[in-house]
Amino acid sequence: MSSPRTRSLAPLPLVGVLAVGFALAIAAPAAAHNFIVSSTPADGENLTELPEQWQITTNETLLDLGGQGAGFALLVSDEQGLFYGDGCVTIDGPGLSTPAALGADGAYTLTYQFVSADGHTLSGELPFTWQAPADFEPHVGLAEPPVCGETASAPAPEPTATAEPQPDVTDEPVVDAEPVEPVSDDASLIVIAVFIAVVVAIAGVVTAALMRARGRRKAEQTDGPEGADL
Ligand SMILES: [Cu+2]
Repeated sequence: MSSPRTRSLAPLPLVGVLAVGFALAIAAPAAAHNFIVSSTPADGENLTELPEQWQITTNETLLDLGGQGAGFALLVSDEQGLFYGDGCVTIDGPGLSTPAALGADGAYTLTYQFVSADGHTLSGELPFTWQAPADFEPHVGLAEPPVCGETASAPAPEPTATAEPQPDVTDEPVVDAEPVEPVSDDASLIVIAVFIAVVVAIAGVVTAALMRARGRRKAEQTDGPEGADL
């Protein structure tokens, strides 16, 4: 029984080695992707205190080509699809972060996107819930995802407040532009009037010249035949 057993066992380590090798060959490219080691908030966490930053830490240094944060994002949105924060993402080695902001109590989602060390862009979502402390002042949600440098972070009502007068500001130059047009119309009217006056004057001069010439020709004609008759 010992000889068949060894014979049957002999191929098993080989199969095992092949299987492990095959598994590693498949796993190797996948292992090149960065994976999340820790995050704030954690997946499904119930937050009762607003952290300073939303944060995602991966296992490896992220690929921030050109240091511009291209391909990186951390966005927090509520159940109504409103966004919170300033849209600015800081990439530091294996992690990325953004200043934290939230509105009223409820369910939220942290959507992340980062560029792996191997150049692949990965994204995902971390749902969490929010139970604000009593003294918390909720931020007002933004209808559009915040853009770093264009969206103010803390008091969200201000961007909408400044966004409303902006059409008025753009209206004002239009209102200013309109009086300019009548002025230019007046100017063109003057030009037309001057042009007409010049044309009338020229016509008058030409008519006078023609009449004088005709008169001279008449005088010559009357003089001519008379002279011939004589
Ligand atoms: Cu990859």
